[in-house]
Order: sequence, then structure tokens, then C-alpha cells
Amino acid sequence: MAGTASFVEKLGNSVKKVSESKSSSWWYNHHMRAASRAIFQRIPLVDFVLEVRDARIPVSSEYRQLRYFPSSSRNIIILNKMDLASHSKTKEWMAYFKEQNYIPYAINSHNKDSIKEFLNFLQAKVRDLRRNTHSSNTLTTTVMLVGIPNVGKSAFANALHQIGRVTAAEKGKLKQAIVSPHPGETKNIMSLKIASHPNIYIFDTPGILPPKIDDAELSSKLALTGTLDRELLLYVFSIEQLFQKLVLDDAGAIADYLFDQLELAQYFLSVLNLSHEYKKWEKISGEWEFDKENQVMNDHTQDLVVQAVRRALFEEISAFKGNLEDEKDMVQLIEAQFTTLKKVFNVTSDSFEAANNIVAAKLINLYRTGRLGHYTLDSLPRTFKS
Ligand SMILES: Nc1nc2c(ncn2[C@@H]2O[C@H](COP(=O)(O)OP(=O)(O)O)[C@@H](O)[C@H]2O)c(=O)[nH]1
Ligand SMILES: [Mg+2]
Repeated sequence: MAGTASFVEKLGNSVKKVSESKSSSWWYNHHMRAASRAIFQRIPLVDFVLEVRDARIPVSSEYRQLRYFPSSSRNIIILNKMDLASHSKTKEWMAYFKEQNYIPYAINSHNKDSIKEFLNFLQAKVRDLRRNTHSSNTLTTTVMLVGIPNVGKSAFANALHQIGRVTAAEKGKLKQAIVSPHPGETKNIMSLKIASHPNIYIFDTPGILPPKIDDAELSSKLALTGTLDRELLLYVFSIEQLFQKLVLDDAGAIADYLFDQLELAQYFLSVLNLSHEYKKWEKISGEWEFDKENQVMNDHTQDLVVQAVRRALFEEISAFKGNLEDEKDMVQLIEAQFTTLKKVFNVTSDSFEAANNIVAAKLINLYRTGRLGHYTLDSLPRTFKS
């Protein structure tokens, strides 16, 4: 898309700068290398490999190292976070993967019915495997989750454990994999029981990134969806190391590792402005002004803010007369949207730059929690007809 190209390039370059300013790719440290090796060793030993991807970026969130293994009926592609992606696009992507002879399955890990459905599907697969391999000698099936950071592996593993355990009336203690909005929280391979008679165990693994990402579009998408986030720092460095950096170096050393929130938000707005999502917001009442003096932050206030943001974005796009395929016009619209959003978010900062950064952070947060529409950022290959 022409209108987003310059934002992708700008953001991609800044991500690149961040990774190149370090000796090698800073996220591919010894933790990740060791985890990657451990996962590699186990892949041939498990019965099923579930490659978890983000439904918003079905190709960009590929766990590329899996390409070293032959694809087989033991591999399933999980498109998680389907609640955040475009429903129609997810359907098309499912059809595409099937056509390519993969086994795809779209999931929302926060939804019980979605998990139950998947458990039934997996149990059918397990029965098939047993029938075909006559492996009645083993009573246990093992399933490993793999993928890049932040696609929801741990959330998915926990949901399977919780629901599988309930349906199997298991008495055992409920374990928990750590789910976190910060990429890189899972540091070890952890096993959780998800079914009994026959037993199925699932292995949750740490997220792995390729050592180098030098494609601007790819890194922009990973940054926007939250895989390459400033929080990745906490995975790479311990708290003590971070603290030391702050003391010994200067704060600038840390800032080097951060992606520009403003560029992220601009990229997001360029996607939103070219989509049809905002058209749904036409009916939102314009009377969103609420009592800012006595404002108490609660869910209701939050809802009001979300509605106000939607309304404001809708109004700016509708009133805009330029051509959004033209980059200059797109920049102009985004600037206008930032100006309006400062009022909506009630940002009163002295510096223009600081205010923009606050707006950007708030906007990204709303996008990542699905409150500003459903977008699938990867496009299907042109040759594919659904
Ligand atoms: N909306 C939505 N969020 C999800 C889903 N699955 C996981 N998340 C969120 O994504 C973030 C990363 O999840 P986590 O399980 O820690 O990812 P991991 O790094 O792959 O293990 C957390 O904030 C989760 O709550 C999903 O299906 N839908
Ligand atoms: Mg995890």
C-alpha cells in the first residue's frame, strides 16, 4: 500500500538502527540461543508441533527456524489472537494455508469455546496418530508449542491445561505458565497436562526470534503487534544489568534500545486510515465530553475515552479531502489526528514532542488491546484466489 510505505520504511529503519547499533542482534543473546537449541533437540521427539502465530500477521510471525524440519501432518499452524485480526482475512488465510497443504487452526486463547473446540480437534488428531502408527504401547502424547515471542503460547498452554483438566475431571494441582504482555517472559520449557486417558502433555517454550531481521516491513509489523517491543529489554537484560546501565552509562544507552513510539503510532494510523474499520464508528454520538474536572478513572471512563477516540478518528478521516494514496496527504491527515487526539486524551504537556509521545503510547495501547478495530497486516499472495 502506497500510503503506508513511507511509515513502514521509517519505522523499519529505526528498528534496524536499534539492532545494528549493538554488536550483533541484541535480542539473540545466550538465553535465546540456548532455548533455541533445546527446542531443536525436542522437535523430533514430540508427537505434535503446534507453531503458534499471530493471526494479525500470519506470515510475518512465522517461526522461521521450523523450516529446517520437514513439514508433516504432525505440524499444526495456530493462528492465535484471532479476536484482534480481521475475521474475513483470517478465513482467507486459513484457506490459503490449507491450499499449501498445511494444517491451520484459528484460536482465541481468551475464549473457552475456542479452546474446547481445539481440544476436540487435537484429540481426534491424537486418535488418528495412534491408529496409523499402532503406537498403543505408549500411553502419553506430547505436544510442543513453538513460536516467536508474544504470540500467546503461554496463554494458549494455560487455557488448554485449565479446560482440558476440567473436562477430564483431573484432581491434580493447576499449574500456570507465565503469561505476560512483555515479550520473552517464558524462560524455560514447561510441561502441562491437558488431557487424560490417554494423557496429553503440552510443552510451553520460550519465544525465539531469528538472529537478524533486516526487512523493514517485517520489523515494522513485529514492532506494531508487540513482538519487538521495548519490553524485550527485560528479557535480554536482568533488572540489575538495566540498573547498572542506567547508573554507569547514561539514560541514552537505554534509549538506544527503544523503538520510537511515535513512528509506531504513525504506522498504525496509516493502516487505519486506509482500512474500512473506521466506517463502523460513524454512529458514535459526538457528545462524548465528560466531566474532566471530577474525572475518576474507571472502566466507564475508559469506555468513554475509547468512544471519543473512535469518533475523533472517524471525523478527521471523513473531513479529509486529500488523496490517501499520496504520502504527503497521509502525513497531513495523521498530524491532524494527533492534534485532535491530544484534546481527546486530555494531554497537556509543555513540549509538543512530549505530548505527541503520550498520545502515541495511548493509541498503541488501544490498538493492541483490540479497541480500535481488527486489522490483518499481512496481505495474501496476489496469485491466491479464495
Ligand atoms: N486478544 C488476545 N490476546 C491474547 C491472546 N493470547 C494471548 N494474548 C495476550 O498476548 C500477550 C502475550 O501472551 P503470552 O502467552 O505471554 O505470549 P508468549 O510470549 O507467546 O508466551 C499477553 O498479554 C496475552 O494476554 C488471544 O488469543 N487474544
Ligand atoms: Mg511465554
